[in-house]
Order: sequence, then C-alpha cells, then structure tokens
Amino acid sequence: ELQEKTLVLVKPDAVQRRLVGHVIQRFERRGFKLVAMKLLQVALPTQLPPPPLRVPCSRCHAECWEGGAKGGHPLGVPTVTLRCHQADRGLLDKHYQQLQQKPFYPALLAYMTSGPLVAMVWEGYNVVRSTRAMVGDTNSATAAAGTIRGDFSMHVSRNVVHASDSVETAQREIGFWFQRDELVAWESGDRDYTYG
Ligand code: YYY
Ligand code: MG
Repeated sequence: ELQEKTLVLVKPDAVQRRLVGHVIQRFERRGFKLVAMKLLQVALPTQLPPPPLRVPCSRCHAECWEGGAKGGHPLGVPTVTLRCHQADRGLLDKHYQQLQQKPFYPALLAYMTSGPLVAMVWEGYNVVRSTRAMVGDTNSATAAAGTIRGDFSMHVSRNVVHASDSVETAQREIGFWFQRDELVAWESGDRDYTYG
C-alpha cells in the first residue's frame, strides 16, 4: 500500500494552550506512525543571539573557519565549526513561500515566532490526505466539528496546527524542518491489524 510521510506543526498557540498531547493523540489513535519530532523556537533575526566572534587563529593568524576562503585551516589543523542551531525566519520564509506577498504574512511570522512549536513527521497510508481531513478547514470558523481546528480553534490566525497539503509539498517541507538523520524508520507491531 501507499506509505507516505507528512509534516505536522503544532503551532505556538497550541503549545501555550497545552494542546500538544491532544494533537499527537489524534494521529496516534488513527494509527499513523510518528517518525520524527522536536520542539523548537523559530526566532526573528533580532531575537537571535549575536553570531560567534570570528577570532583570528592563534597559530596561523588567519581566519580559518570551515567554509572560509581556503575552505579549512591552512596548516591542516581540524577546524571547529560554530553554528547557531536556532532556527530563524528563513525557515518560515521557505515554509510559507506561497504566502510571502499576502497582507497577513507579517502577522503570521510574528505568531509563528512568538513561542516554541512542535514539528513532527507522521507516516502511513494516505497520511497526507487523511491528515488534512483531520486538521480541517484553514478557517476555523468553517472547520467541521470533529476536526482539530473545528474542535480547538476559533480564528484563522490561531489555527493550532499545520499539515502539508500534498505529497510533493510534504517532501519539501520535511526537508526544511528536519535533517535526514532525524527521521527514524521503524516497524510497527500492529501493522497487520491496522492495514489488514
Ligand atoms: O494549509 P493551511 O494552513 O490550511 O492554510 P494556508 O492557506 O496554507 O495558510 C497558511 C496559514 O496562514 C494558515 O494556517 C493561517 C494563516 N492564514 C491567516 O493567518 N489568514 C488568512 N486569511 C489565511 C491564512
Ligand atoms: Mg498550507
């Protein structure tokens, strides 16, 4: 059968409202398989700590960070790369590529960077389409009761979750939010009972 993966974000409003467990429970109970998950705070550049100081190397008196002009230490000494692991708005600009020109985009950015969110990858049969159905309409006012947005959200600008809208989008979005080695492949023991 068709096994797909999709990206689900539990957005900052849902983390603040302690809904993370509720959201996870719905996908688990449906039978989907969690293959990656992390809590992270996406920051605007002004919220990020200053970048590490680039200090000249004490041995060669040159800047020899990885990716530098010479692509490494001129004396062949292993270099340490200091990288800021905090996600920044560039991630959201990619994630919401289609929406950047919309009038609500600045507000959407402010909301998505207002607190931590939980990023997850769920796997299963038709998971992309099923997840969208479980999440409900973008606009909470018209989201059906029984959907996550229909049950937990009142307003489009605070709609609790994100879910990828197609298999292609899902593949791209998973790549934005996760490194390849953050996805865990595992066999679920109830497979014969959930898929027949
Ligand atoms: O995929 P989905 O989240 O259901 O909707 P999109 O059309 O992709 O919009 C992404 C996101 O933008 C939506 O979840 C809330 C926000 N948004 C908004 O704040 N105001 C709108 N009028 C439309 C969308
Ligand atoms: Mg969308």
